[in-house]
Amino acid sequence: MSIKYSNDKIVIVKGDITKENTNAIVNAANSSLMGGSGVNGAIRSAGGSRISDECRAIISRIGKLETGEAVMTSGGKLEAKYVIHTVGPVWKGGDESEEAQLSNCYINSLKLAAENGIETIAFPNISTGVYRFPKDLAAKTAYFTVKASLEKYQNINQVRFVCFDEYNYQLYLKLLSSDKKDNINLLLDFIPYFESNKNKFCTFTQPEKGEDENIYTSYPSYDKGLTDFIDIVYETGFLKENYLECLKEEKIENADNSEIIEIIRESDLLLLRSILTYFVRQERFCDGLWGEAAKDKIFLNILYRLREL
Ligand code: AR6
Repeated sequence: MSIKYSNDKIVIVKGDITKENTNAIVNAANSSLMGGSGVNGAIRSAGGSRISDECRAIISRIGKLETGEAVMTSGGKLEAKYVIHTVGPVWKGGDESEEAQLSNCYINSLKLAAENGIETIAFPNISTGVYRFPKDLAAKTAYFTVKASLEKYQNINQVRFVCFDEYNYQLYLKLLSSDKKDNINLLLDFIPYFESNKNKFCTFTQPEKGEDENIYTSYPSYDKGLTDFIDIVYETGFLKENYLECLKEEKIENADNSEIIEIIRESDLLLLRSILTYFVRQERFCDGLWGEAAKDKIFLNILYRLREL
C-alpha cells in the first residue's frame, strides 16, 4: 500500500536536523544549555558560536532550566532562523514522570514557536540518545503530544520529526500511517449508508417570499447520515489543507461528476482526499453539492477505493 500525503501538518524525515529549512529547529539540550554531544553538538557546530553565546546569556539571566522547559535563541549560521532549546528527561525507569516531562518538551517548544510567529518547526527525537528514553515510548509521546498541540496552535503549519536513526524513522512512519488508517476505517463505516440511501440525501425547501417581498431561493436540507459523514471527514482531518491549491492541482474544478468518478477509479489517497475536499469545501459556495455528490455515488466510489488501499 502506498499512502501519499501532502500538505499534512506532521511530516517524518530521516536525516540531520541541522540541514532543515524550517523556521525553527529544536535542540535536545541540557539544563545548563552547555555544549554536548549528539544533536546538541551537531547544532552548535553547524550554527556557530552565536548560539552558545546566546545560551550563556539566557542562563545568566534566568538560571538553569527545568526539565521540559524551552527557550529560544537565533539559529546562527543555520538555515533555520531560530533554535528552540528544550531539556528532555533522563530515563530513570519510568516512575519519575519522564513521560509527562517529555510531553512538556514538545508542548513548551510549540507554545514558544506559536508565540513567536514560527510556522514550521523541526524536532529531533528528544531524550532518545544520551538520556536513554525508550524509543518507542518516546515516539508515541512525541507524536500524540504534537498532534494534540497542533489543534491549539493553528498558526503552526508544519512539524517535522527528523529521525537520525533508522529505528526511530520506522517508528514514526508506523505511527503516522496507522493514525491515517484509523481515520480511513471511520470513513469506511459509511459504506452501508451510501449503498442503501439512494437519492434521498438532500431535499430542497420551497422558495419563499420574505418579509421584504423578495423571493428567497430554496436551500438544501441534508439527511443526518450525510451530515455525520461530513463531520467525520472534518474531525479525522481527512481534508487537504489548501482547497484552492487542490482544485488547481487536480483539475477537478470543471470536471463533471461522471468524469470525477472515472478519476476516482485511478486515484491514490492524495487524490481521493482532494476530491473529498472539493465537495466538502465547495459547499460553502454552492448549495446542495454534498447531496449531488452523494446521489452521483462520488462518496461511495471514494469509500470503495479507500477500502482497496
Ligand atoms: N540530527 C537529528 N537527530 C540527531 C542528530 C542530528 N544531527 N544527532 C543525533 N541525533 P541526544 P538526548 C538524534 O543524545 O538523549 C547532549 O549531550 C539521536 O540519534 O542528542 O536528549 C545534550 O547536551 C537521538 O535519537 O539527546 C544533553 O546533555 C536524538 O537525536 C544530552 O545529550 C537525541 O539524542 C541530551 O540527551
